[in-house]
Formats: sequence, structure tokens, C-alpha cells
Amino acid sequence: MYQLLEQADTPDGLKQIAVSDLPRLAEQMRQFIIETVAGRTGGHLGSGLGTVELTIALHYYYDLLERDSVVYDVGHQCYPHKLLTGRRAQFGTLRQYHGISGFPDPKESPYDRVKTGHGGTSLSTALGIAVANKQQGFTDRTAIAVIGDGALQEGQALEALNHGGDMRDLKYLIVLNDNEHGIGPATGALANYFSKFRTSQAYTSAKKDIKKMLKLLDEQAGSFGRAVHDVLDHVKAGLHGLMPATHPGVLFEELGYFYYGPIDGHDIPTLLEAFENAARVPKPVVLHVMTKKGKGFNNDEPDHYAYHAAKTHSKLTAHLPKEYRRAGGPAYTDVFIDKTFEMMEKDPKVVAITAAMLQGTGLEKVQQKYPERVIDVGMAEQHAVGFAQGLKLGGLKPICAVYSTFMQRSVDQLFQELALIKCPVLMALDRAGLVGPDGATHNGVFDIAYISMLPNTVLMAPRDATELKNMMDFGLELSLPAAVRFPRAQSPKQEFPAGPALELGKAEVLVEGDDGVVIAYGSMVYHALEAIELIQERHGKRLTLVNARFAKPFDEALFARLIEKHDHVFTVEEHVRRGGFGSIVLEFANRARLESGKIEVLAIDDRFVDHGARVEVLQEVGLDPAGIAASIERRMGLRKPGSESGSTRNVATGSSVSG
Ligand SMILES: Cc1ncc(C[n+]2csc(CCOP(=O)(O)OP(=O)(O)O)c2C)c(N)n1
Repeated sequence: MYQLLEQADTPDGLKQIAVSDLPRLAEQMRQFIIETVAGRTGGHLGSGLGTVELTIALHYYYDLLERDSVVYDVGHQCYPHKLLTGRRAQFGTLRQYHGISGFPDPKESPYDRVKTGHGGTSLSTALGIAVANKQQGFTDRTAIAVIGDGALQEGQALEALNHGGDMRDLKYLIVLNDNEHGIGPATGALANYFSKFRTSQAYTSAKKDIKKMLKLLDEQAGSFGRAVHDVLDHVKAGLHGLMPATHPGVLFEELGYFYYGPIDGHDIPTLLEAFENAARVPKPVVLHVMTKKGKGFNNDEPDHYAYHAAKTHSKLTAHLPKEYRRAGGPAYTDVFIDKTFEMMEKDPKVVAITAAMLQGTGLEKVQQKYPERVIDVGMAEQHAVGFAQGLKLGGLKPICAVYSTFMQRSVDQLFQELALIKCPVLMALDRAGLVGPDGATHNGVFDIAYISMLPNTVLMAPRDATELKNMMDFGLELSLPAAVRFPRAQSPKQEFPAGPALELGKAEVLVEGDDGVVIAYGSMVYHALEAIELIQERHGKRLTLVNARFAKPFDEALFARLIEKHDHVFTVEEHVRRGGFGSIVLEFANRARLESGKIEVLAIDDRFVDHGARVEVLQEVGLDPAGIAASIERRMGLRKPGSESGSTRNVATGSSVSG
């Protein structure tokens, strides 16, 4: 059934297949991806299905191991690439614990030049490789970036476009994979620009004639010397200029690129011909390919999001334990959405911003009711923060909803546009913590560090759904920029009774005990609660549990009292140790001349955490209730050092092996 696919396990095998058989290979590959991803593993289904023929053609034409290189933007469309580069047998382990990653990863294959997951980066990397090739005299090497119309909106991509268009004598190919979609249908001026010509009849017929002329010139070009080649290049560029005003290449040509296309990205011979032609152009080329996202997946749901990403089949996760016993309440994302509805209803000044994540943040639902007040700025996190500043200065109350990991791209905007002038914008950092199957590129485990270092900022994290709602109200009324972080998880079903009302920088004591204290931040409060319950059951020891609520400013008076009183102090957070909540407490203890040696910080070690189910990776880093209990027991001398029973912690200090 998959005979051609098996033959194409490596690019060498692929190159033995006749061009006329490649469409059949594409069919088999599509079938295999649908069976695996939609049927079992879940993952970025639609993007990969759209790039099947493109990937086959790239590997067929180029040598992407030694000579040439390809960088996939975001990397979520790399499944066909994985299948052609020796990973078919492991494909069923996609995104699972110790399985292969859903993104390119040099640890997995030398064909993956870089690890990606964040968008907008491929043009810079490929341009760098192209310039390095040129400077070292590797004139036969081509550096290729494959970028979607969504990721092209990112600031970095546009910066690289600006830089690259000014270069000559470079083998640099940008494949613009235009499927009229980001995660949902494409929006924004660039999307409008590309869509304008698609429907234009005049463009289609003019293009046919000009294509013929270009082909003729291309056929001649090879037989001439360099000078003639350059002249032909200009003639060709001129012919492109004859195209109607809606011609999509104008933008790129004016920036200095040789524009080629648009061509059918599902037609392999046309793609191969395009690569051949592009190879003869002595300057950066933009090859515009049109593809269909989710091609071949006949889903009944006409839901764009379903094409983008398929859910993991429940069979694969059925054996996994609950994250913690009281889990099972609504997802934090849904709580965020309910509250945003409520806030918008109450106050007409409240607006929400997303950076191409309408579906992931849940704001799509809110947009249906408030189309003007939910603003999707496109894949543009830096702009999202700067734009929020403007909205605030203009008199509105912006909530900037960006995943913790993607907000990393906006650190300078947090610094200048918000913190420096105390501009009060509320940042809603969803997916803060370990995200699970998307792995290292998507884990939101650095935000406490990159925000807390900035003066004039407020950082908070809720212990449950009720507290998230309270923090959103609280944060929006502050006179400082504030961030509320919440995990990709369900909130607790059974909440602790409501404590005192929120007060800036004040924590809440949830449980009183004399044998030690655990200060937990946000998502770790209920994990820590179960951990101290376990310890009480096993050893009869009672520990105090504090819900920190704020990492900045934090409850200095309470923490000082607790550190003075207790011999054992633990902080727990879903964040890296360095620069996290615990390190803030340690630094305070040191500054206040308290005994900082009593404090143990339970956090993620100085390493990147790979993919797996969220509960598996929490266990790996010791932040599941059993892992937290084990760390406390060890420190308190209740368990022999090195004994791991009762804890599922995998103490590996390197990252887990991917496939
Ligand atoms: C910096 C950053 N912001 C947001 C995302 C989330 N994201 C993943 S894929 C995607 C859409 C990409 O669209 P496009 O580049 O057109 O590729 P397609 O999926 O359509 O093939 C988004 C917004 C991301 N990965 N990186």
C-alpha cells in the first residue's frame, strides 16, 4: 500500500523514482499522514498536507544534506520532510514522550538544520547560510527558506526581506507557500494583497502569455554567458512588470527580488521546472507557490482550525494519570474567555488583542459578539504590544492575549513601550508552563524571568479559575503593566474556599502547619497541596501552604516571617529555576539577611524540556504532586537521598531523547 513511500525513505531512494510516479508517492504520503496524525497522534495536520508535493520536489531537485539547505518556517509543515528523511518508521511516535518531535530538530536528523517552532525566522537563517556560502566560495550551494503567507507577516521575516532584496550573486530561494491561511483564514493587508489577484481574470490570461515568453527566454539563457544572462534577467523582470497592477510579484520585485510565480504547488513537474529556472537567476528569488491547506483530508467539519491541527486520539493518553487529583474544572483558556466576555459587557473600553491566535486564545468566540473589539494583528507579537500601548494611550483598556512563549519575541516592547512609561496594559499569558506535545519551542517557562527584570511591572498567577477572573479584573485596573500567567491545563474542579480579596503584592495562606512551608506560584498551588497532603499521610508532618499570587511585587513581610519561623522553606513554580519565582524569593532572603540556605527552589532545571503529554513532562521535571512530595521529603530527611520510590521523577539532566 505504501510501496513508493517505503522506497522514498531517504532522498536517495526518492531520486530513484520516476517523475511520472511522484504524484502516486504524494498520494501515499498524504494517506499515511492522515492515518497517523488524524487517526492517532494529533498534530499540525493541515500544513503538512499542503506541502507534500513541494517537499517531494525540493528533495528530488536539491541535495538537502550536504550541498543545499532548507529551513522551514515555524516548522509545523515538516511532516513530509520527516517521512523523506528516514523517520517514517518512527512517525507513529510523533509528539509523544520520547518520540519524534512535531517540529524540525537537528537532534533527530542532519536534514533538520535548525530547531524551529516560532514563526518568521526562516528568511534570516537561510539568508545567513546563503551569504556564508557566497563568502566561502561555495557557488553551487543554494539556501532555501519555505515560509507561509502567515509567517511572512512576522517582523523578523519582513526585516530579512528588506535585507535580502539588496543582495546580488546569491543563491537564496524563498519559497512562499501561499495557502490563504494562517491558523484560520489569512487576514491583514498582505493577505488582501495576495488575494486581490487570485480572482482577477485579466491577470490569469496576461500571465499565460508572459509565462510563454519567460519560458522561451529561460530556454535560451543557459547557452549564454554571464553578461547576457544579466540582461535577460532584466528583460524578464521587465516582462513581469508588464503584468497588470494586481500582479502579486510587484511587491517583491520592487524590493529587488526575482519573482517567479504564482505556480501550482501541487504540480511536481512545474515545481521542478521552477527550481531549475530559479537556479539560473543570479540574485535572490521569491518562488510563489499556491497550495491548499489540508489537501486530501475530507473532514466533515468545515472548520479551518481542524485542518490546521488534529487532536491526539484519546486512546493514546487514556493510560496517563490525572495531573493532580482535583483537576477536571474548565480549561483556563475557557475561563479567560468567559471573563473577557463579562468584562467587555461591563465596560465598552475593554478591547482584546491577539497575534494570529484567535482560535488558540479562544478570542474567536468573543470576536463573534464584539467584532470591533477583538483585534487580530496577525503574526506580529512585537507589534501587538506596541499597538496595545497605543490603544491604552488613546483611552481604551487593552488585554493583550499572547502565549507566554510567543511573548518572548516582544521583550523590548515590554521594556520600552510599557514598563519605561508605566503604560498599564494587561498581558494574558496563556500556555505559561509546560505545554506538552508541542515541546521545547512552545513551553512557556521563561516569562517570570523576562518580565520580572523590568521595573514597573506586575506579575501574577492564579491558583484556580475564580482567581484568574479576579486577577483579570484586578490587573486591568492597575496603573502599571501587568501580566497574568496561566497554564495549558484544566483548572481545579474543587476549589479551595475564596480567600481574602486581591491586594497588590499580597499572598494568601491556605494551610497552616509547623513543620515547614511551601510557597507555590500559580499552577503549582494544587500540586503542592496534594504534595503536603501526601507528606502528612506518610509521615504525620504538617506543612504550611502559601498561594503566592504575585511574583512581583511579592509579599516580602509574609515571606520574611515564614523564612524566619521555619527550618524548611520550599518554593514551587512551573518555570525555569534561573530568574524564576524561587530565585526572586532567594534574592530577597539574601538582601534581607535571612537564612537563604533554608530555601529550596522547586523549578525546572537549566535545560530545555522536550515533548510528551503534559503530565509526563511534569513528572519528568519533578513538578507532579509525587515529585514535589519526594523533593520535600528528601530535603527534610524523610526519605533517603537517591531513593525515587513514590516519585516518578526522571532525574535525567540532559534532555529526553527524541526518536
Ligand atoms: C512567533 C509565533 N507566533 C505564533 C505562532 C503560532 N502559529 C503556528 S502556525 C501559525 C500560522 C502559520 O501560518 P502560515 O505561515 O501561513 O503557515 P500554514 O500553517 O498556513 O502552512 C501560527 C500563528 C508561532 N508558531 N510562532
